[in-house]
Amino acid sequence: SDIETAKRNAARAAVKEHFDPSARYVGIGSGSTIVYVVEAIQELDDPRIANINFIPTGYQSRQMILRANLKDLKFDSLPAKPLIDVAFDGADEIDDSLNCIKGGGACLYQEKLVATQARKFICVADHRKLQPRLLTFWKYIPIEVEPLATHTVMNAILGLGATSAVLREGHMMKAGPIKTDQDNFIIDAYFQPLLLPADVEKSGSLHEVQKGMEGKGEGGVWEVAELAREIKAIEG
Ligand code: DER
Repeated sequence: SDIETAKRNAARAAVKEHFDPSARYVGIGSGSTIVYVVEAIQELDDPRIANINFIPTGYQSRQMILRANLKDLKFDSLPAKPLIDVAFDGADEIDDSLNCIKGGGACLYQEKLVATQARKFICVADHRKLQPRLLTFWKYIPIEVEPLATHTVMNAILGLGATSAVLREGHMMKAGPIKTDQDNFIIDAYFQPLLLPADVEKSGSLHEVQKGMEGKGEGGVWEVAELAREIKAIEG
């Protein structure tokens, strides 16, 4: 399909531009686009690749690395220094400032771990993902939560004005909530499309914008960085 072709082209371009066969540590993300990144690395057919440690971001990522006969290294086996040379990963949506929504594949915890320890984070995505403001194409923000804290976090998210907060279920694939690779739950938090700094500047302040939206049943309106800070505070 043209989406799969777009994913493959993005992956090949990312590997061509940012993959160095003499690297020592390379992070491999999760999802369907990253499959083409591993494929493009294999296609290089460069003997130096055998010496690279590939750091997975979950079970799917590790299976991909092993199936490609690449060397995998668990995140907690990384020496304190040096950092991961480059981490390749997908995203659910990206804005012009490269803010990303991640977690569609419920792998966001290890993806974030690897990304924080990488010198360079390369987000590989087809054209659908790049949007002027987040929550346009992708409709919710995945949040990983300890099962015990589910209702507390759900209430806190709704307190931020989310239009809804849904515990991610397995549906046909599994009765009841899905578990992440860390044995946690995922809450999918739905918000209105996020504001851009320009929206806030025009209205004077985020508070003015929110006041303006109150009572319109629009749910919470947030600027990206503000909402990220609020969610980080909830995640603790
Ligand atoms: O969970 C994530 O953030 C993944 O990177 C994922 O959502 C991207 O998935 P895709 O490449 O299949 O769109």
